[in-house]
Amino acid sequence: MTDTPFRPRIWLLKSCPFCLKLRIALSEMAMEGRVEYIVFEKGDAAEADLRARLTQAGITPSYPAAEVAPGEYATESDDLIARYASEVGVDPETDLPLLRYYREGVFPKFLDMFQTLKDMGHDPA
Ligand SMILES: N[C@@H](CCC(=O)N[C@@H](CS)C(=O)NCC(=O)O)C(=O)O
Repeated sequence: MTDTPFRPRIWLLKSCPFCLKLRIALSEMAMEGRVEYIVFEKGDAAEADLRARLTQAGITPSYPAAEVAPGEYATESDDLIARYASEVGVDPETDLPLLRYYREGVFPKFLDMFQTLKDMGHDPA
């Protein structure tokens, strides 16, 4: 009998700039085949399932989120990037040019746009 290695599950809200940041980093770290992505939209069954899992684990729901070990969940995009960067032996500050390009370019614009939409009373995600 062979043990199937654990494959982290990563939940990504389609319209979430933090989720895109994590996916860019994982892709640049060539992690795509080593994790399972669950891409969801606000209000769908995958979001309800994730919220239940996080709440059960005592974690305030926030996206992105990951099952980092069987039954163990984590959120916070930068923490997740740091975790997997450490696993593959790269420094996310210096070794991931695409991540840096996103972080220094589009990402802060997205955050400005999100804030503007919130100030206008809309749900940006
Ligand atoms: N500091 C967090 C921020 C993540 C965040 O604010 N994500 C938004 C989606 S873009 C969220 O979880 N919103 C809560 C919700 O939509 O219920 C991170 O970097 O992961």
